[in-house]
Amino acid sequence: MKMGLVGYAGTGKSTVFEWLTGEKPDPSKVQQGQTAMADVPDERLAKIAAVIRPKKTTYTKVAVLDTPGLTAGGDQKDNARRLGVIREANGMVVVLDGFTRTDFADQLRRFREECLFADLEIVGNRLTKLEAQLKKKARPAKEVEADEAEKALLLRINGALEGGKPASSLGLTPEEEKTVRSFTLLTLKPEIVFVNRGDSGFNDPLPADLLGLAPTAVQAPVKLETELLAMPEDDRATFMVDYGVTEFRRGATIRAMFYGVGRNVFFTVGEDECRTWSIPAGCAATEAAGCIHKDLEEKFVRANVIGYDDFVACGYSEKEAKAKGLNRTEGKTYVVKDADVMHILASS
Ligand SMILES: Nc1nc2c(ncn2[C@@H]2O[C@H](COP(=O)(O)OP(=O)(O)OP(=O)(O)O)[C@@H](O)[C@H]2O)c(=O)[nH]1
Ligand SMILES: [Mg+2]
Repeated sequence: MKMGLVGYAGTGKSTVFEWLTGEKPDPSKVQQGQTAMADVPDERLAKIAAVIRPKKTTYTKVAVLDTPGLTAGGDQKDNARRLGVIREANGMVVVLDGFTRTDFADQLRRFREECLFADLEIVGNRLTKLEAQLKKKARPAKEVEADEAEKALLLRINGALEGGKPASSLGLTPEEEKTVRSFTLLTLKPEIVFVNRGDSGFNDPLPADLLGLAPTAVQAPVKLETELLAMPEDDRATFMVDYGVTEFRRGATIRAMFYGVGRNVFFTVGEDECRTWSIPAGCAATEAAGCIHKDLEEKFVRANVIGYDDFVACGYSEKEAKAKGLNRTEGKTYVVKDADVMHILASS
């Protein structure tokens, strides 16, 4: 899963990139975008590992992509080109400047307009091509039909974008999403809004106008946190009190990104390894198995599942869960819940 950090120039994307991944941004990679991985922390897995003491504890990761900033009040065409870098990402983290500015809602509104414009260009270009194609004579009826259907869908999307609405507002069917998938529309991507705060104000609630546009927006004093974490521990405690920092928000931010784009986890536990696996929320047991290995999906027989709360109530013991009848046998279509403890059984 890849999340692109996006926003106007100087909002602190590269600072957030380093905070999340621990990797220094490389100036030579600015234009094409730089990627690094970040663990998705999970206290539940930490607790499981503290009891089971496996040889290895593995957290699922997200890839974070740093991108070049857009020019405020600049050429929308040029900004659309810059936004091309994030088309490959599964979701966007819109980074707003909260250390020199207070107009968070305005920044977000303007950024969303850039996305609408970038998508309009793509949809418009495709429509022009389709129309030329449809004028050609003597084409197989099936191809013409598919082109007509695509054109109708693109006209709907075009209408939404022109009306200032994202393509996601149309509630496309999975079939329709498939038709337009290759265009990687920005306004179909899940979005998390992140306010990069300065040394103060980070404990205040976010303003209502921003929350009206982005109810799940999160904030953190990124530079301050990075500086505090680099300090010797004794000094750190004093400075934390001085600045009113009661917690570090890096982990919660990564989790907000992960869950915000519709991911869930399930656990596998054992003496060798305890681990979280990233899955789409609400997926079937077979798809979850495929997240471990394609073979497990294809040769899936059944899953042994213990709900997370049951697992905790049984003292993190599979044996105990089995004895109490809490280890369920589930089939291919079982809808996996966040934090299920699973063993996948496959035929050889
Ligand atoms: N005071 C303060 N300065 C910050 C904060 N975050 C970033 N900065 C500063 O803002 C400037 C821009 O930060 P970057 O992280 O390079 O911003 P960017 O979004 O990557 O910029 P572009 O890549 O040019 O779009 C740098 O001088 C940072 O040190 C913050 O939370 N507080
Ligand atoms: Mg940068």
